[in-house]
Amino acid sequence: MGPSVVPIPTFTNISADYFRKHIYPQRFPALLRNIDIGECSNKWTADYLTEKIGDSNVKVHVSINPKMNFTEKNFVYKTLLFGELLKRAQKVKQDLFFLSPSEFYYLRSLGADPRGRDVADIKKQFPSIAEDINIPDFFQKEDFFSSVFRIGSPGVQLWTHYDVMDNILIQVRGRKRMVLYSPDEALNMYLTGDKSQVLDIDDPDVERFPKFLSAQRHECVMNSGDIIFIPALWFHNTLALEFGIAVNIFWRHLNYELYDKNDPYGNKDLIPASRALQMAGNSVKALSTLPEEYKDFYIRRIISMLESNIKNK
Ligand SMILES: O=C(O)CCC(=O)C(=O)O
Repeated sequence: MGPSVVPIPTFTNISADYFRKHIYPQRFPALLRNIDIGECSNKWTADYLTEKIGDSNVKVHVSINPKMNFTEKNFVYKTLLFGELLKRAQKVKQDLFFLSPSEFYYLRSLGADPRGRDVADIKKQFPSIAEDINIPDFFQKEDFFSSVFRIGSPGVQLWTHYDVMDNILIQVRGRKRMVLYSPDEALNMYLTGDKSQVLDIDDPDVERFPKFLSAQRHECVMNSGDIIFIPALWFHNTLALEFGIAVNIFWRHLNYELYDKNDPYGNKDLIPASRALQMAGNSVKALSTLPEEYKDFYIRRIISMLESNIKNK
């Protein structure tokens, strides 16, 4: 058994000013209730969205397993009309399907040219509905990076990952369970890049991932209209308890020069961090000509050198 679950603190009816002064500087997740998120709360029914943007093409993740796993790619990307996605994601059995009648759908909206520098921005990709959502004044307008539609079937669980930017997730419709882990847990997350290899966080493979059991879990359930603040580097795993429509907003809170310019998703490591990770990889490569016991010994020495620099041990 790991440590008990810590509830994510809830703040109700707070102003943007209160957020900026008292919540944001803590660098700790917060569930925010009763914030004015605009007319989307009432307007964004499947019928309304279908009428407004139903004819737009969107690229969605489709999987027969609701636990979507980026590392093992247990999903395929398919292009659907937005209206068709809404129709299918609300049902558990499909008449028209790609893989199976009981497949699951997940949309993370993209920019017009996701391979380039174009980032997701609902104002640009979905202008006819963008005014319906009120993005609270939690950050300076010029720091805005992207706004991303997140639409999913009930039961869809998104792999645990971190982002390098601060983020609010506005859950417009549908309940969603959020599980977060502090950046201090990085050694317990079994990371491949920005993603944890521990797919089943509720029943982890303890033989493969023994240290995951010591990771402190922070949890809350979002209801329609709730916002969660996810500080940069906090690991997060989402589970849709119902069909959901959400928008998340990333913004840059550090010097812009630190962010990778070719990062449409906002999740590439900061430039100095990415360089450091590459050097660490190179130092392991540099040991490859040594006998196993030497290689092992010097990797431990490198770890001990690095470990002495960790702030929150
Ligand atoms: O809501 C989701 O499904 C995922 C949200 C997420 O990953 C994010 O806000 O960074």
